[in-house]
Amino acid sequence: MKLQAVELRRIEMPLIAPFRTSFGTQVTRDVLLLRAITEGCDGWGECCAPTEPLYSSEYVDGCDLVIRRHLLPRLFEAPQLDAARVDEILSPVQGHRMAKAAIEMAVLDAELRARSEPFARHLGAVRETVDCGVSVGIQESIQRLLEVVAGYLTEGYRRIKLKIEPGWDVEPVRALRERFPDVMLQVDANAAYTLADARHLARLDEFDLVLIEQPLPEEQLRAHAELAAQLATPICLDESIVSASAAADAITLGACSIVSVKPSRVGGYLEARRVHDVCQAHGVPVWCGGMLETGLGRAGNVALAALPGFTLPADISASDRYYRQDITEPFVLKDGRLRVPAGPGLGVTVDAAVLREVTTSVDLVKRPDR
Ligand code: OSB
Ligand code: MG
Repeated sequence: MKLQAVELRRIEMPLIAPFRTSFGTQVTRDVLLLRAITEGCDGWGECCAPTEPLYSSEYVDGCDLVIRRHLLPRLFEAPQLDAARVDEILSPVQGHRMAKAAIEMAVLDAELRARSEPFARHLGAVRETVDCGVSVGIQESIQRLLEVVAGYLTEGYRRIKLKIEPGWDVEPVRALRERFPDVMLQVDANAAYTLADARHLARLDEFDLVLIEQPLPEEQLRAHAELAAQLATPICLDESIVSASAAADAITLGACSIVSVKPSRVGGYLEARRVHDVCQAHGVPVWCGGMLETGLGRAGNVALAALPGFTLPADISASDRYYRQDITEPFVLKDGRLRVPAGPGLGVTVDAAVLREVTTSVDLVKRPDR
């Protein structure tokens, strides 16, 4: 495959409701979309990096710059390109995994569309639908939280994840557990605690949570292992798992017993599959995390979540949980599940009119002549 040009497009996607986490409140997503233009089919990539570097070190303007200045020049130099080689071609550039993930996704989509192969089949999916959960932001009151969660459960979501932070943890979890005794419930701290909070976090043990996600900072694997020894609730890592090798280390150290897989965080869908493989080899359950993706990223994530090791419900919700108008055909929840797209590549189509409406800038970067 020969890459002719890459379109970089920024779109503004207002969220249905502000999404509050321990690191800040997101009201809208400023998304960088890539379109890989080849001699065959075009392919789409979505960069999941948020506006500010608060979840991890990456942010959308930084991704935009590193893609233009350091990543695309290396891709254009490759005479023959295929998705499986993108990681190696970009490997001289350290880190910047969300930027690399967006590129690999676009190239992979172009390649799979050209040979009429769905993402799901390429990745090794074994299911036609995936179980969906919903990630619930920090609310203004417990009363409001109960209403919001009741609404999601009525829609059919199979698991609730509650964002927590110091001051919003034991009481909201207790209220949810009392009101919904049988619901699958888990919490996500986005690194808001320290190891000194171990006794406090152990108070969550009585609520039969599926897991506690990323209680401590990204680099604190040893501290997570010490915390795990003091909690009955299983620890799941998100931010810390930046690669398959990081997953192997975390598991071996006893830092986690469950892993959240986010393709963007680990540098792409192909590394995400390797994270799945490593975890499966260790008997560690995985589930697919989310970054409030549009229909493009959601399509890829649903395909990934259909792999055999994804045994827990995903942070993949229907389009209408995030956006009034998605840029692809909407993903609709049915019986608490989303259907895995079966068409070529990502298997979804971008709506040109909607895309035009939400676009804030477009730029075409062409392969240099020589
Ligand atoms: O920590 O899982 C997280 C969204 C943005 C950044 C980090 C996280 C999240 C979510 C949302 O929890 C999950 C979703 O896309 O529904
Ligand atoms: Mg998380």
